[in-house]
Amino acid sequence: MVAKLTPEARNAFFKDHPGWAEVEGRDAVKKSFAFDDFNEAWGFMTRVALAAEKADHHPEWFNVYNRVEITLTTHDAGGLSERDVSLAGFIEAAAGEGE
Ligand code: H2B
Repeated sequence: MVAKLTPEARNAFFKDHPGWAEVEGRDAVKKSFAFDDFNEAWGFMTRVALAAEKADHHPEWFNVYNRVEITLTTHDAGGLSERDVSLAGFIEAAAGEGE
């Protein structure tokens, strides 16, 4: 069983990771990423997929052309955990944020 984030850690997540929003009715967060074209979006998804598989922690996501909508939650915890914080950080870097 994986531990859910404490309320303090949850607040820190939203402060440290701009653009992520609460998902209505679930203990989950979502963010939309836009790229120049499908090739860029798919490259991003490939990088995230390899990291997710390595960490055994996977995103819920939806892609249309250059847009990738991602939802993060930990099914084994029934809500947000440190695994989501870690994956969110990887996703942001893979999307080129903070460059
Ligand atoms: N991904 C996410 N987002 N949450 C989980 O609880 C989870 C996962 N559990 N990937 C992993 C796989 C688990 O189902 C396997 C059996 O380790």
